[in-house]
Amino acid sequence: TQGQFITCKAAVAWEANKPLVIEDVQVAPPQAGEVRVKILFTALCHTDAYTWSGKDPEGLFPCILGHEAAGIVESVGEGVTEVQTGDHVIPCYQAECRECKLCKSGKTNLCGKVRAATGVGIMMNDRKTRFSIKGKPIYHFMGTSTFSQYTVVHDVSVAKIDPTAPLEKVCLLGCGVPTGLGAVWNTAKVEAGSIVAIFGLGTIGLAVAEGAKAAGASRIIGIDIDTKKFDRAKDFGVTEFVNPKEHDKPIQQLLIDLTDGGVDYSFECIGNVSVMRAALECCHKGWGTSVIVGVAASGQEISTRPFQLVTGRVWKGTAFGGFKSRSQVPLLVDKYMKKEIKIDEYITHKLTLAEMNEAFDLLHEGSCLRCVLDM
Ligand code: NAD
Ligand code: AHE
Ligand code: ZN
Repeated sequence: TQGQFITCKAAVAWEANKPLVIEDVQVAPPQAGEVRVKILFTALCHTDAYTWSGKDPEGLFPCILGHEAAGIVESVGEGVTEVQTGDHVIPCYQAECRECKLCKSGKTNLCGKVRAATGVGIMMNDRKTRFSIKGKPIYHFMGTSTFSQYTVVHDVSVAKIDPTAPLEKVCLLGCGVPTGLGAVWNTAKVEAGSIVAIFGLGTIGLAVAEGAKAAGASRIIGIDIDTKKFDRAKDFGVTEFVNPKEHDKPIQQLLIDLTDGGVDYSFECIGNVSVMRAALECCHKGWGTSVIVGVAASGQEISTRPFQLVTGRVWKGTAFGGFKSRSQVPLLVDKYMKKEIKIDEYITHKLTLAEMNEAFDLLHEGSCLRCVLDM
């Protein structure tokens, strides 16, 4: 199939909020600096649902969503040296070129090389898409588009991993689990003995709990409006629970009272701007740091009294947990293989590509963390 178009199945989002349709899609061969990957397993993340809902200012339709996956390189374009046919890989929505101003800064995991193209659903080389249906172009999403049996990604957006790692598990290292762990380890740099508050106990919040436990946090307070989340969260390291609905006091005041003045670190893992404010304001005066992980809809803005920052609280955000994707995703795979991080425990459902719409429905069910689709 090298150099040829491949026809395969993909879930196409034709319009915002309309059920995805399993279509026969033509996938063009990879051009210079591109890699065509056979996707074997993909999970769904709430960011896929967010873009599908039409609230993502970068959302374009029709497109092929999906960004948490694993697969095998089918073929590579001209000049691609770091991966070859047969390599096991995880597509990385956050690229790492190691050459751009951002990569070279040593201050961020964000990469500037292909971001302008991935934000508008095309490939850098010819500013076109590699997906089409009967000649009609279908946009890419986040530079990954993993809801397809074959996808084309930039070579800077693919991490080569241990070929013995189970792809049906390590696909989760494409987004959710690293985001939570890295928010703690790379962005906040939580120290042993810290008091941590986590707003939202989905996959991201639970991975934050796992990371905080590993960092030696003394108290890990989980906050969720769904009490059903609490039991499971204990296994990930949450030591105390608060359901804001069961209290009259504003949640920030309640947490300040519970912690002798506020928490050392808080993490917003929901995407709700009023919770982001509470997460900042429950931080301890002088040093408390709040990390925004949740993605808020187009048009939403955060606010607080500047006095909160004047008096030493710090407001930060994180993308992919601050991990450098191509360099560090393989190391996370190795950590999983050594049983140093969890993955299996986040997988609550398994379906197939044909059941994509059921998988989207599951995202809104409290019982579901990650649903992995066998392609
Ligand atoms: P999720 O829906 O599984 O979890 C969110 C949790 O928040 C749920 O348990 C829900 O009950 C709870 N919740 C909702 N409203 C609440 C409120 N007002 N107060 C307290 N709890 C509330 O989602 P997820 O997959 O864990 O993702 C969380 C967020 O992280 C999403 O916005 C997603 O888009 C974002 N995300 C960001 C990055 C990044 O790199 N920054 C990466 C992945 C996901
Ligand atoms: N297009 C969206 C951006 C959403 C967003 O912030 N995405 C996160 C990853 S979420 C993964 O589930 C991110 O990494 N952002 C940094 C980047 O380069 O996109 C919007 O709202 O505009
Ligand atoms: Zn995601």
